[in-house]
Amino acid sequence: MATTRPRVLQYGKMPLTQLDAELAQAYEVSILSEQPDPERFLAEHGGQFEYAVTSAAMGLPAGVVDALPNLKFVSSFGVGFDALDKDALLRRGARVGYTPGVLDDCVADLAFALLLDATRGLSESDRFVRRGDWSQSRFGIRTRASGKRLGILGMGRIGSTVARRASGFDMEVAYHNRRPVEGSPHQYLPSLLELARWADILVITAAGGEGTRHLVNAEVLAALGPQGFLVNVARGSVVDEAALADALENKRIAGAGLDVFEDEPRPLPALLALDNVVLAPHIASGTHETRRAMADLVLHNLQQFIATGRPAAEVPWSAAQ
Ligand code: 8YV
Repeated sequence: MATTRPRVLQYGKMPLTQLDAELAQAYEVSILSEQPDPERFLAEHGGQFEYAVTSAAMGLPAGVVDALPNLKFVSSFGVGFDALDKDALLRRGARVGYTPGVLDDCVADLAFALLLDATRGLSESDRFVRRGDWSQSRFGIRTRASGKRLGILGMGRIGSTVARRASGFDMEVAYHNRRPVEGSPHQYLPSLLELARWADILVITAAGGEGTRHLVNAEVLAALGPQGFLVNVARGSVVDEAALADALENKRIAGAGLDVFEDEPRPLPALLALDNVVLAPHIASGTHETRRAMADLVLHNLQQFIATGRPAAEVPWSAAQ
C-alpha cells in the first residue's frame, strides 16, 4: 500500500543544500521557484498545500499566502521573520515556526569579527599587503577595541550573547531596547541617541520590520561621532544606508562593519568605494554547525506541528493567535 506523505510547498532552495534533500525525503515537496510558471502553479495546485517551508531571507509574500487557501503552517529557516507577511498569515490563521537560539553564538562571533576588523583595519590591511604596498609604506595605526564602550541596540538573545563576548575584551556595555530587560547586568539607556553618544562602538542586534526601520539615521550617526564605529548583524532596514554611506565618506563616523543591507544582495554602490567599511554578504549564521542546527529545527518544527498542532519554536505573533 502506498503511503501518502504530506505535501509541502518549499518557497525556494534552502540555505543548506542538505536540507533540500532531507525535506524531499520526508515530504512530497514542490519547490515554487523551480516551477516554470510559479504563478500558474499556485493557481492550479495552491489548494493542495497545508504546509510551507521558507527562510528568513526569502520570506513569504502575501501573494503566495493568499494563493494557499488551506495553509496551516510555515516552517521558516532563520530567527528574523520580518520578510514573512504577518497580516496575510494571520488572516489565513496559519502558524509560523522559526529557529531562535541556535544561531546566537555564530551571529555574536561575526559581530565581533566585524568590530575587530573595522577598528583595526584588518580587511584594509589585507588589501594593502596584497597590493604590494608594504614594501613602499607603513600601514596606518588604528583604534584599540579592548576596553571600549560597547553600545548594543536590541538586548535579545543575540544582543546578550554579544554582551558576554564583550566582557572578554574588558568592555563596558550599555544598551537600548524597547524596554529594559529584567535582570540584565548592563546599563539601560532610554534613548538610542543617548546610547550613540555614550558608545565608542554601536552594535545592532535589533529585529527588523516597520518598528525599527531607519532607527539608525543621520542624527544617531552624528551622535556616535567621528571616533565611533557601527556594526550591523541584524537587518539592513534598521539603518538609513544612504545616511551611513554619507557619514562614512565624510568621516562623521570612523568606520563600520556590515553583514546586512537594505536591498540585499545590492549594497549601496557608495559603500563599495569606501575603505573604512567592511562588507560581508549576510553570513553571520553561515557556519556548518549553526546552519545544521537551524535545518534540524526547521524539520523538527514541521514534524511537531504535524503531530501536535504546535511547532517547537513559534514566532510570537503566531503563538498569540
Ligand atoms: C540567515 C537570518 O542568513 O536568521 C536570520 O534571520 O537572517 C540569517 O540567519 C537566513 O535565515 C538565511 O536565509
